[in-house]
Amino acid sequence: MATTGVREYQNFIGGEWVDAASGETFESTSPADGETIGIFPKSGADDVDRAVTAAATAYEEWRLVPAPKRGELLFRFAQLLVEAKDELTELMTHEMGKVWAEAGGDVQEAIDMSYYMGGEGRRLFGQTTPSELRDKFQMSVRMPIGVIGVITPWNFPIAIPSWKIAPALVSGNTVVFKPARDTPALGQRFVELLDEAGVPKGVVNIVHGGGGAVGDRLVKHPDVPVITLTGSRETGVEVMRNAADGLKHIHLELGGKNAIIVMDDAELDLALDGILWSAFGTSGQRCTAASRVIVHQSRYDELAGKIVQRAESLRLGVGWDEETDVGPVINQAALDKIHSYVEIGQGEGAELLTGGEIASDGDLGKGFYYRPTVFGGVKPDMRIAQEEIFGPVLSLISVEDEAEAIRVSNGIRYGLSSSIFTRDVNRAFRAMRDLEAGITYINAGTIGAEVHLPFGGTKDTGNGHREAGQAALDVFTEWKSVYVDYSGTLQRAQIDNTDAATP
Ligand code: UN1
Repeated sequence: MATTGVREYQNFIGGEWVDAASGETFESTSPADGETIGIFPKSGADDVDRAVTAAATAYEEWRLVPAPKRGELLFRFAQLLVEAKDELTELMTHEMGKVWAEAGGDVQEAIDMSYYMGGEGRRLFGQTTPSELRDKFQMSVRMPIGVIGVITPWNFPIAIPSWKIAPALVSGNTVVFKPARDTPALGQRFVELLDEAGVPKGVVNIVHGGGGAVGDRLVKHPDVPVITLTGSRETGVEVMRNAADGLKHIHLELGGKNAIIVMDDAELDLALDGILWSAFGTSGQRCTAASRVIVHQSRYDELAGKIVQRAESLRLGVGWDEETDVGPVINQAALDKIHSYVEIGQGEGAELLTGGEIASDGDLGKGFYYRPTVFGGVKPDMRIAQEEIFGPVLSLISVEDEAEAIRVSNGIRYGLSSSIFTRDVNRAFRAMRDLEAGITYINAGTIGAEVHLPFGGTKDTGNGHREAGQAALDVFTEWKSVYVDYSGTLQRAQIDNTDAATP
C-alpha cells in the first residue's frame, strides 16, 4: 500500500494483531488539519465473531483469577497511562482535536478510573444478613457476567473506554471493544497498554470499524450478554431494540441538553467562568456541556454582554498549540449539523449575538472549526433549546423567577447535568432536590464529573444505569444470593421460623 510514513493498525483478537478478514481498511484523519493519523481494519461480522469467541474462551480462566490480582493489573495499566500521558495527550490533540489541557484531563480521567477500579479488586463488596432460621448463614456476592461489548464515542477517547473496560475487567468479565471510527488510534493505544500491563490473551479484544457492521453484530451476538454504549439517543434506541430478543443487559449513556441557571443573587463573574468553560470547552462536544443558560431577567443584559465579549476573545486553533482555547469539531458532518442548527435558530427568531459561522481563515481552513456561537432571546421550546447540537452553540433564556428557571431547566427530554449559581443556601438545596438530572452542580458549570461518583442521567439520557463509582459495578456484575445451612436438618424458610420472636 502506498502509505509511506502512515502507521497501519490491526485488530487485536485473542492476543494476536490481525487484519480484518475482508482485508478492507479505513483512514483516521485529524479534524485539526486533515493529516492522516493511521490506516485501520474495516472489520465486519466475521471479525466480531472471532473476537467474541476469543473473549468467551478467555472468560473461563479470567473469572477465576482472584479479584485483587485483576485489580493489580489495572494498577499497572494506570501506571503505564501515567508514563504515556504526554504521548496520548498529543495524539488526542491530533486525532480527536481537543486542546492540550483537556486532552491531558481526558487521559487523567482514565488514570484515576483505573486506580479506582483497581482498588475495587479488594472490595467488590456484597452483603451478609442474618437468617430467619438458626444455624444458617447468608450473603450476596457480585458475579461476573461474561463477554462485555464496549462501544465508545470519540469525544472522550481514552477516558470513556476506561469507564467501561476497567470495571468490566476487575469484575471478572472479558471485553470486545469497538472504539469510535473517528478515534481508532487512541482506542488502539489503550489496548496496547492493557496488553503491556499483562492482560491475558483474549481478555481484551479490539475490533475497529463502523457501528453498522461491527457495533450491530456485537449487539446481536448471542454470546455477548452485556452491551455498554455511550452515544446518541438514536443509537441507544436502536441498540436496545436490537438487543431485545437476546434479553441483554444494556447500559446506555446518551445525550444531554444541560442548563446553567443564573439567579439574581449569583456571583456573576463566577457564573461567567462556569458558562464559558461548560459551553465552549471541548468545542461543546461533551454530553455534559452547557448548551442553555437560564438567567434571571434582572441579570440578563449584563450577563449576555459579558458572555459575548468573552466568547469573541476565545482563540480557535489546533489543540497542540498551547495558546488555543477552542479546537475543531470532530468532522465535516458535525460542522454541517452545527451550522444547520444555527440556521434553525435564526429561522425560529432567536437573536444571533455572536458566531454562527464556520471559521476557515488561514490554516483553520484545513480543519473543521466553528466560531463560538451565542443566541439571545431564546424561548424554551425552540429547537435550539431542546435538541442536542453537540457543538459550541449556547442559548440564553431569560426567566422571571426561580420556579420558572427550574421548570425551563427540566423542560427537555434529557436529564444528564444541571447547574445553578446562587448565594442563597435554601435555593441551592431546593435546586438539588428539584432539578431532574443525574448530576447537579452548585456554583459550578455542568462539566467536570469525578470518577468515584455515579455518572449518568435521568429521562432520555439513559436507561437507569450509571457508570463510574460503585454504581458501575451494577452494570458489570450480577448479584448472587448464597444460603448456607449448617443445622444438619432440613429447615424451611418462611415455614419453620416459628421460634422467631413475634411482636
Ligand atoms: C461525556 O461527555 O460523555 O463531566 C463525558 C465531564 C467529563 C466527562 C464527560 N468528566 O464533563
